[in-house]
Amino acid sequence: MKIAVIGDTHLGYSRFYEDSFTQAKAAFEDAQEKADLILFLGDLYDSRVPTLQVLGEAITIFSKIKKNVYAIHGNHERRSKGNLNAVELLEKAGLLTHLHMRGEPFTHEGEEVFIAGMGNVPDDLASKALGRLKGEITPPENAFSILMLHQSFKEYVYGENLASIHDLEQLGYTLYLNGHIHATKEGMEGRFLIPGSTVLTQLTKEETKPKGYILYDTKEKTHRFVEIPSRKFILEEKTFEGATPQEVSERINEAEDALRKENPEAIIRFTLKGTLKEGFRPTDLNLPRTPNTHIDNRLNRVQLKGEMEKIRELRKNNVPVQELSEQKLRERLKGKITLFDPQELFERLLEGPEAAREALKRKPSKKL
Ligand SMILES: [Mn+2]
Repeated sequence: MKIAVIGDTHLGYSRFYEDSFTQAKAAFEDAQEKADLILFLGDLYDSRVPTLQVLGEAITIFSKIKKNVYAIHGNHERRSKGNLNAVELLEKAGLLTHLHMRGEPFTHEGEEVFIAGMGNVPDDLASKALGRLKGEITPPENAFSILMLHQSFKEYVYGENLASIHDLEQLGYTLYLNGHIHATKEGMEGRFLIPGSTVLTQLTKEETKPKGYILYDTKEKTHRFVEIPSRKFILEEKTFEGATPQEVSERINEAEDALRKENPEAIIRFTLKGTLKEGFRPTDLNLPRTPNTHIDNRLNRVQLKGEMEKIRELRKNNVPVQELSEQKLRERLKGKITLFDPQELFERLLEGPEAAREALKRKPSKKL
């Protein structure tokens, strides 16, 4: 059986809004041609509560897919228990099957595979959730079995107390698929695969590689990366020594013109390093910016110690601020009795004061 594995489409991502739809569509349509089954690894949308416009685009994409789709939710869709998330919404519309802490067999031309999924859980609760999954689902020994995840692993993401991909071995699946990481990765000799995102999100060096999805062959136990048409991303570093703002502008404009000749549509990011001539400040630079040209001005930058460095490190590794705040909230409320479900209240507050007020009115905390 040929299985297409797609992840992190981030529909509605504001920075590259149109790309998020065209590139997701390209991945799903190509996958439908080449695969017998499509698996989606979470972060379908960029927002926890997508706009009607974005939901409409998602419905348009999925209603054209005639192959079976199994999906999990990512951290961008995760909501507290009892609240419908935006991936489940598509399941209600009959467009896909949402697998969270459950599994089911899928048969194609006499070949049976077993697919299980665990949607994203906060990283500090991941090992507990995986333990629960192990207790609840046992993959059949005589069939090819797949576990879909959307988590951080210490092999790819910096963070305290993260699980290792090798901890997964004890769960007993043939193949492990993971979303969340936006670059293509492979571990455990091809038994742990990450397709990466279909849209550019971080403008990092890793994202200069092509975007696409993974096509897995269960008979051969092999896979390949299928590239999709996606906007090219060019990252260039320019170093200066005692330059005037005028000199910097000229060099950047020249470099941009040269690159634009070959790549008119590309997203270009220049990282400026080094020093300016004495008496000038980085803010003296007046570089024309277009939506597709990004300037990362690091001229005259003094390395800051402590908090700043930590924040930058966390940003670089894509630990969302929301996730950190939720983690802090859980730590502070541990063992305490509250009149409300703190997780739900937090989510509702993000939606606005009206939603939060509703949540407080509706139900008292289960802890009472
Ligand atoms: Mn993501």
